[in-house]
Amino acid sequence: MDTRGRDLRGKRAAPAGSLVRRLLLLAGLGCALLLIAGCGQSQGGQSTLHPASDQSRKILHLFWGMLAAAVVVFIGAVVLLAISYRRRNREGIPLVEAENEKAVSSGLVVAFGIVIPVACLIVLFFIANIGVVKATDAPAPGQTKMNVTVIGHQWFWEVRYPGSAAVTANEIHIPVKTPVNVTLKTADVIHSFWVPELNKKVDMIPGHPNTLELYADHVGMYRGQCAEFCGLQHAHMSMAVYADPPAKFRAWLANMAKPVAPPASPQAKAGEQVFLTQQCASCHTIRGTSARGTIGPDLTHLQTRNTLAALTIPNRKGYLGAWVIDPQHFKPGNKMPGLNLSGAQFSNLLTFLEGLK
Ligand code: HEC
Ligand SMILES: [Cu+2]
Repeated sequence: MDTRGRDLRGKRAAPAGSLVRRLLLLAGLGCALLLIAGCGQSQGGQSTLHPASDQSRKILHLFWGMLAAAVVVFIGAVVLLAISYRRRNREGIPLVEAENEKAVSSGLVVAFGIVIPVACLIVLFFIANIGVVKATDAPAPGQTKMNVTVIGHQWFWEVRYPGSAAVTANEIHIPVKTPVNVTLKTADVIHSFWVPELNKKVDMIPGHPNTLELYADHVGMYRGQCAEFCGLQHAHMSMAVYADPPAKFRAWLANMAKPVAPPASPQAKAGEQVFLTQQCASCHTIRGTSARGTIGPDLTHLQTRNTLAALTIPNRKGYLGAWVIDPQHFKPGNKMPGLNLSGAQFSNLLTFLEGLK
């Protein structure tokens, strides 16, 4: 700082400057608190801090261990820095070459710069790779009784149950306390499947199926998210894993495997015709009808889902109608176009969709 600069900062400026600094510090602390608050359960079960399986508990322990090691190393570095700063101030001389050499020869630099970091990294490497990575790996094929296949699409998840005709989207049901082997594939680009409370994140790579074990300690809903940027609507590509009591799960799967029941009313029948003739059928499958499209989610049992469009909106009549009229409003850029239907076509179609139980 030159003398002119010092003159300009008058005596009155100093307290004002420190007030601004204090306010900035307070604001920063406030932001940090808000950030930490975001780690809670606000998203409805998508927190790495609330593990619900052995695998995610091991990942959490590894996280705490690494954080503790990082905190110790960080505090050590700050203390050393403070010591050197005080010494320099007291002696009134900057650290010169000679002192640097003294530090090297006294072994401090070697200890803190090489030995301790290498030891820390080796220990953490073995704990992470031999402990946690192995423990969270999926079992070999055939080791679990339950298998599910999840296929990533821009921007929803197709869910299949090998050995059953059941196909659904975005909401994956599994029996509680049962290891489930999940095969992860993609229909287009790279996606990543991550349900933080149940297990690690595994990529879906074109042409290379990966596997993951899902296991849930207790009944409930566990939220998940695509964790690899996959295009415009990546942020609206969520999924939910429902861990059900085994009997409830079996009933759910049996219903999902069935083709759709015939339309219950003349309006629903007319709505089915709209669905089959107005392009819907070229993108969507409804088992039990001639609709066999594979671009969009299977709609056979649409009403068994709680949400639409990969957890973007609730599955209620108003939202369903609004989605069919203008899907680009909720997910701009998604692969479903709005179609120009007449009022009567639309209301019959909605009645038909409402009956897909
Ligand atoms: C060009 C292909 C295409 C056409 C035509 C199409 N859809 Fe879609 N539809 C999609 C895709 C893709 C999605 C998934 C959107 C997303 O979540 O990103 C979708 C999602 C949906 C959903 C939400 C399903 C869920 O579980 O999230 C409904 C309901 C639906 N479509 C109904 C219809 C109806 C009714 C028609 C005809 C009026 C229609 N679709 C026409 C491709 C299409
Ligand atoms: Cu994605």
